[in-house]
Amino acid sequence: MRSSTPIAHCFAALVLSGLATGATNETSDYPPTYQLGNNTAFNSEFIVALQNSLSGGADIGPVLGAVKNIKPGDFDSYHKEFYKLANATKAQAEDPENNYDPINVRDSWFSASQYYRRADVYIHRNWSEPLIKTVWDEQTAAFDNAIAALPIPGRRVQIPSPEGNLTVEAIWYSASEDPYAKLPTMIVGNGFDAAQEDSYHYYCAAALARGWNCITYEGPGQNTVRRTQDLGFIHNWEVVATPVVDYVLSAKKQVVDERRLVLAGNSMGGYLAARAAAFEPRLSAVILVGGLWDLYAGYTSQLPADLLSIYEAGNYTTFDEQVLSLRDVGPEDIGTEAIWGLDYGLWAFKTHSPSEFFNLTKLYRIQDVVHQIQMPVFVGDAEFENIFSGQAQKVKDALGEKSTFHQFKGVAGYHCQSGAQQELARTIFAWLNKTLEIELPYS
Ligand SMILES: *[C@@H]1O[C@H](CO)[C@@H](O)[C@H](O)[C@H]1NC(C)=O
Ligand SMILES: *[C@@H]1O[C@H](CO)[C@@H](O)[C@H](O)[C@H]1NC(C)=O
Ligand SMILES: *[C@@H]1O[C@H](CO)[C@@H](O)[C@H](O)[C@H]1NC(C)=O
Ligand SMILES: *[C@@H]1O[C@H](CO)[C@@H](O)[C@H](O)[C@H]1NC(C)=O
Ligand SMILES: *[C@@H]1O[C@H](CO)[C@@H](O)[C@H](O)[C@H]1NC(C)=O
Ligand SMILES: *[C@@H]1O[C@H](CO)[C@@H](O)[C@H](O)[C@H]1NC(C)=O
Ligand SMILES: *[C@@H]1O[C@H](CO)[C@@H](O)[C@H](O)[C@H]1NC(C)=O
Ligand SMILES: CC(=O)N[C@H]1CO[C@H](CO)[C@@H](O)[C@@H]1O
Repeated sequence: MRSSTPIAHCFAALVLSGLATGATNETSDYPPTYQLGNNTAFNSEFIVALQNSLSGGADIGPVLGAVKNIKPGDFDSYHKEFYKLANATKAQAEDPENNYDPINVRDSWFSASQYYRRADVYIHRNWSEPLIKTVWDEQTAAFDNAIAALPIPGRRVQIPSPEGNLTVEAIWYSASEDPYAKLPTMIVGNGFDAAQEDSYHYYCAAALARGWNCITYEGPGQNTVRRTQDLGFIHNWEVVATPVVDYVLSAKKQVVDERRLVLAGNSMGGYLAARAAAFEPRLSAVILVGGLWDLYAGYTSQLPADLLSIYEAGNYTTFDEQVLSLRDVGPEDIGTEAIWGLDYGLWAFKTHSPSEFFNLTKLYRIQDVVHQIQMPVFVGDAEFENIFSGQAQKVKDALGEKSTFHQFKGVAGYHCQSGAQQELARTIFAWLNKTLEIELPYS
């Protein structure tokens, strides 16, 4: 077992990153944080599990207890330990004595739900694996119990997209019970592998605490829609996000301040949100965590030169055979992140062919539409971003005066600010306050 890249993938878009040969940065004091074990990929997943505790979605000791029993690089042991923890936490949540107040109810169910999500991370190689459905059903049911116990219960909504021939899956969270409060509202989209339930913890909890309404949504390729509608990722994300804006400005018209309507995109959602914003002038501002320019460039920069040249020579059959046989060898050869990225990426893009996967990523280019973006954009960057290194700067340059560039550094310098969610939220809301001149009393 070997960890071949230095960068945490957080809940991120890092496909095949373990195939990288020269990504290690030996020159700086890297990594800037203490590592949980010697497997970089697992370490970043552990940080994801821990950081949910900021908003009631985890408890530290129980996570570290699971971590203690997980064999580095062993997908099965990772899955089993988090499944076990999730089941145990679910049992606590179901104990009638636990449920004497709504805080107990939501903390226990938020935590159980999050642990089920972690149990799902490494089980996507075999699409017929029944756990892909059963574990996810558990996370969904647990999450629904949790949001029903919020001070103002969250609500799942299905939003039809006639143009996309699909149904967008969303969850609406109100910041106020006042039916006429016109409040700022954040629409949050996740990326490659995170779920909208994760987005509650990373963005909506912080938004609600500051008096913002929040809505999360998922489209093709993302957890719910991939499972229930059998749809892989699409690049024309406006067919997913615009129906959400329609919904917010119609069904929630009375409670939404249309001058303060913000779209946020996390990880690969940094591409998806920017793409959608190019077609959506009704947005007041956009938040990219981080800025993504070109998915194909990002992912292929992680391929060893010899493999990339086979692909670029159009030798697709050989390329697929070589990549899949590297997969068969397991993490010893190409690293945990590569194995995960391949398994998860093929599932999410709904293809069994690595070359088709790379073909598809060529469509995800922000340069084609960036000139159409009309509103202020917060372009986040991470000092230790390796997959999309330099791309946020390109987004910033293309947007010119419309953008505010912010590079998160040091301990906040991982992809998506993994492990520094509080600093991320503080930075974003401070920027929004300045940019949108919000005069509301914060609740
Ligand atoms: C290594 O990290 C340092 C400090 O962040 C940075 O200045 C330098 O450019 C990085 N080098 C490479 C090769 O990425
Ligand atoms: C990683 O740690 C495990 C024990 O937790 C050990 O068995 C393994 O040899 C270590 N691997 C490397 C590459 O150091
Ligand atoms: C978790 O609970 C499910 C359903 O009861 C069960 O099938 C599964 O084996 C349990 N997993 C672990 C690791 O205990
Ligand atoms: C995939 O999972 C299904 C259902 O458990 C099983 O029947 C099948 O043999 C598995 N395929 C492989 C290649 O392991
Ligand atoms: C729309 O989606 C349905 C179900 O996924 C599919 O059967 C149908 O062919 C699609 N229609 C078009 C016009 O793409
Ligand atoms: C494809 O790659 C294989 C292995 O590198 C090589 O033997 C073969 O000649 C290549 N085919 C073409 C058409 O380039
Ligand atoms: C990838 O794209 C190339 C060029 O368009 C095409 O020839 C090839 O068939 C595609 N591969 C797959 C698996 O779709
Ligand atoms: C905390 C903070 O920066 N609040 C500011 C939000 O925006 C209003 C209006 O511009 C300012 O008055 C607040 O000071």
